[in-house]
Amino acid sequence: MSMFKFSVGPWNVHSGADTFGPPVRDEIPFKDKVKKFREIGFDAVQFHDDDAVPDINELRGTQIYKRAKETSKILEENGMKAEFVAPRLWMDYRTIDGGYTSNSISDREFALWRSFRSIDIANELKCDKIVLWLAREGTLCYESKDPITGVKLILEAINKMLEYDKKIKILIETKPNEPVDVSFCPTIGHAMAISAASIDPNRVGGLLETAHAILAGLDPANEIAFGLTFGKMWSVHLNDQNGLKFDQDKSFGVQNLRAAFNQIRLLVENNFGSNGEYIGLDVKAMRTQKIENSFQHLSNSLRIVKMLEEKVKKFDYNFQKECIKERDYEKLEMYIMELLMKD
Ligand code: GLO
Ligand code: MG
Repeated sequence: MSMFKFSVGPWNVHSGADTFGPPVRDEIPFKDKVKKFREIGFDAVQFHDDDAVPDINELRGTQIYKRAKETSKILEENGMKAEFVAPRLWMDYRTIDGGYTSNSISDREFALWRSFRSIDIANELKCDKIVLWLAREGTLCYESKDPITGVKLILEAINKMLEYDKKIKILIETKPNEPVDVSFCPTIGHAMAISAASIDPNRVGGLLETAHAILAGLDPANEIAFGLTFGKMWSVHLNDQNGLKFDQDKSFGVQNLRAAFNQIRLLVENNFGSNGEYIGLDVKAMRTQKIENSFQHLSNSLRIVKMLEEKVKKFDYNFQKECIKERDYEKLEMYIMELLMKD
């Protein structure tokens, strides 16, 4: 039995299209995905605004609420909750140059419109979290934007969301690059600074994704720990990444097992989830996977989390203390290797 609750997004089961090739699997309807997520052992679904309300740009007012209600019903029927809603700002022609930090005023207004609608949708889905993955908030051409204005525009947009809804919480999902070359908010430290400068620091926190920390050359557990220090690590996207290349979203733990163990150890030791937080698994199936096995990366990742929880239970804290006292870190390191490699 895991001590955690788990969440997943509909985008984590996808058709296999990548930058260099077309889809290789049929799209699975949303309600079938939700059913399967439940069967595998997930408790909640993560949403983009247009996952919950398809064609959102064409809809207004009550039409948006109506669609959101339909989505909410599918969740209820399957005994699932909604964890968060994230405005998918990176997919629109109006956000080519970024959303909140675009050089165009009307594009920035569109980004805010979508953010406010995301809050409306979150309320319909009975969740109080908005995730901002700031995908295009940065530059492709460094000289095209002023970096100080960039950070101020992100802060301004967050403040407007906090004003729009007095209960909503904003989670910044940090990432150093891709699709931009250079991001204005690459790490959890940056997210915490923006939180502190906002009009309501208690409602602005972070979401750390393993792969994004690795892309920033940082240790994922330490990034999570930084957010936890301030009580502001409100979700995680566990996955894995093989060094500095495109964002791979590999199954959790398959590349960096020891780092994965330390992420789970940190989450266990700090009772992550005790305020309703979920462990999100932002993993993608390999393109080579056949459709009938296109949920396997999710069940594998869940299993790996649970197996690592078992390892954490076996972790001998007295032995650790002894090694620290003797300052014999070689001994401690070997102990970890044995813990992970032996039954
Ligand atoms: C991409 C991100 C993406 C977000 C999701 C929620 O690199 O990890 O998957 O987590 O869109 O905002
Ligand atoms: Mg993510």
